[in-house]
Amino acid sequence: TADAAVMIDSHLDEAHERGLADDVLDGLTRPFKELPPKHFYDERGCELFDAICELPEYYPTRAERSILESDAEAIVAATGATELVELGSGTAAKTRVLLDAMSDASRLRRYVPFDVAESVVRSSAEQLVAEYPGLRVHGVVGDFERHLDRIPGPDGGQRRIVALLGGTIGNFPPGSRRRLLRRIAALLGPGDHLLLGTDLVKEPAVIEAAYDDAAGVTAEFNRNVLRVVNRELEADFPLDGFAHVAFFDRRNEWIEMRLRALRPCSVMVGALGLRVELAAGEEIRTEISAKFTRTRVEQDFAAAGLRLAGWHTDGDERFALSLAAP
Ligand code: AVJ
Repeated sequence: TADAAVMIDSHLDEAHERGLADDVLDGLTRPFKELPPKHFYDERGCELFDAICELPEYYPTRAERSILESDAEAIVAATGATELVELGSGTAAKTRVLLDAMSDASRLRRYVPFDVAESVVRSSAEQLVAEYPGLRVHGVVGDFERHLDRIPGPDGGQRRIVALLGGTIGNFPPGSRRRLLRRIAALLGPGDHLLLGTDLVKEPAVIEAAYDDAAGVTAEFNRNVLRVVNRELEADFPLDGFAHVAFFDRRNEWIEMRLRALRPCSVMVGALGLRVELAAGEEIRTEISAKFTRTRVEQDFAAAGLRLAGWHTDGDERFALSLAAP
């Protein structure tokens, strides 16, 4: 049966195991308030993110897909990979392009999706084994920053691609970004490759529109983190009391999303016995999303002991997929 081909290891089952309580306690008692972006992604958050990917302003998903569509065959050939490990696999929409290229080269053996969202890992695993005869899926539910070492080793000396797509690496500030790359590098044996998706530096107005769409979907996505905190930690953030803010920080070359309190606001986080006071106009930073140049990608790889082995961009140079080798 299909089920024999699927195995899921879960290292998280409750939102608090993602560190939500710690992140709220740390992040909302700082002089400059902050919540990490991983808490956007409950079921509703995943749906909102999928809706963002369809927006006319949000180019990264389409740009990355177009690179995969034109270059997946070359990428698969250059790596000789038979296994795909995907970090932050989400709904695995773009993954199919890579799996198709591996399958066309008669090289597809195993897919290892790794994500915080258990339901998404489970349902994509089941769909994929039904779609690709002979494919085995070993899903891992966990947090990037804590559970990368739970990823199974290569199956019998197979070569693999470890993919971190979508520009997710941009959510990590420079120091943690390099630490994450070092941990990923530790998963690579000789002959293995990292496939990294990075959004590229471009005209700020284009980037800002992508994170502040006319339909207001990104604003809802941003406010969703407050819904998650309200539900999981018995808090009472008034959602209509916060405006969505997105701006490109030219010095750091990253987009920043914030939630700005429209009026003075006193919030109780029941589960933590914590009262959080916000002044009118005070902001909570909810995400940074760094934009890259080829030089920056090469430097980050070098800092993690990796070398750039391939560089693929879309025709408009909006986005890049790079291959790195140990
Ligand atoms: C999923 C992290 C790649 O930074 O572009 C989309 C998330 N935030 N719109 C990004 C996001 C606002 C996205 N990543």
